[in-house]
Amino acid sequence: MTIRIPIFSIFSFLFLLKSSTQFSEDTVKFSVSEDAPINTIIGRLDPILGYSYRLSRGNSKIRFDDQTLEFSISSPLDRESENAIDMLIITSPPSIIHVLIDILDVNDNAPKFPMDVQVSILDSLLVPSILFQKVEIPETAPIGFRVQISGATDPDQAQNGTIGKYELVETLQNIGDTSTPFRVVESDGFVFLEVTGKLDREERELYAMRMTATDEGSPELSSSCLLNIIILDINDNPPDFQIRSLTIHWNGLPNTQLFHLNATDLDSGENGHLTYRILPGPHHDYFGITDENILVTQVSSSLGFMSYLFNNTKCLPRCDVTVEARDSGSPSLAATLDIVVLVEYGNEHEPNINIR
Ligand SMILES: *[C@@H]1O[C@H](CO)[C@@H](O)[C@H](O)[C@H]1NC(C)=O
Ligand SMILES: *[C@@H]1O[C@H](CO)[C@@H](O)[C@H](O)[C@H]1NC(C)=O
Ligand SMILES: *[C@@H]1O[C@H](CO)[C@@H](O)[C@H](O)[C@H]1NC(C)=O
Ligand SMILES: [Ca+2]
Ligand SMILES: [Ca+2]
Ligand SMILES: [Ca+2]
Ligand SMILES: [Ca+2]
Repeated sequence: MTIRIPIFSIFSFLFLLKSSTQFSEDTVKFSVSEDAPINTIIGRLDPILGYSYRLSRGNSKIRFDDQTLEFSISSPLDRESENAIDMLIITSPPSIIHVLIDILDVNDNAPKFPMDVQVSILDSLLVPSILFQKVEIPETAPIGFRVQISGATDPDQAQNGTIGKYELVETLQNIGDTSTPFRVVESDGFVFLEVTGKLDREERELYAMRMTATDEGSPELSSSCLLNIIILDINDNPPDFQIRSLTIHWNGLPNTQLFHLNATDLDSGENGHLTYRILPGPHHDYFGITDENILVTQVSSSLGFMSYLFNNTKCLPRCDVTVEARDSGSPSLAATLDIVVLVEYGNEHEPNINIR
């Protein structure tokens, strides 16, 4: 006859001995969504018979019930300000339980444009609290040209905090003009406005756009700011006389106003500011240009000039003079006008102009 002691009992005995006499340190992990309502139970410790539990290091947002051993939410959570909570429970008989609570993200932040962008008085009156950015691009900027702009940021996690797309929509929609020559691109964490079509300040100098940033959360969230794109002038238009040459019949009287020089230039500012001069030529000495841009004959005495004309066979019966209009751009552009002055002395009428 043999006495059999169940092996199980021996192990149970050893286990109880160990657990009731030895100090232990454990970690328990819970997780809870940041939008979980107040009083939501996050988790519960497994009680050990004969033990009592006490909170040693707590957190103002989490309640620990030392009777039920439940952790619950006592005030709203926000992963963006605290993404994990660490608490410490001490038991009697003594052992330590670390409690780690992971706060899980929800997509509760829309993308946000930085506050340091300018707010235009006009726009803030029209659309309160909307952010405003001003971008300047030269009209000769080629396709692919990029200017850095302020993008949006989103503090949520992973896809919830990733700006998936930027869209541009015109705020002043032109009828029949649905596409704008711009797009927004992201590169190496920077955001750029990229030129995708031909620009021409002389055709259009302002694009008023709304830029919308959308995150990749689900559901996605978006926000927008105003983007005013100002096309800067480049000196890309020469002066234009509208005509190439001109014939003027002149009666030979002195200090006669022959022609009002009136070229145009589509550019703005200095790029369109014109000055006129007479180009060197066989007869340029006989003519001048007044401060009012009027081509005049240069001599003070009718007889003196007439005798000069008679003495100079080249200038009778016609004088050739070329006038140049030049803008003040850099570099400047110019156009010329060829003028033939036919001398018809004895004709007492006003100058007679034929345009070709
Ligand atoms: C993003 O937010 C949604 C709820 O809005 C959530 O279900 C999802 O887990 C979050 N994603 C990440 C990576 O946290
Ligand atoms: C200048 O020319 C334009 C057209 O070419 C004309 O409309 C305008 O009246 C002219 N001005 C003067 C001062 O001659
Ligand atoms: C024109 O020629 C005459 C003589 O042929 C001369 O006396 C006169 O000074 C000349 N006039 C001018 C303006 O050169
Ligand atoms: Ca977000
Ligand atoms: Ca969040
Ligand atoms: Ca010009
Ligand atoms: Ca221009």
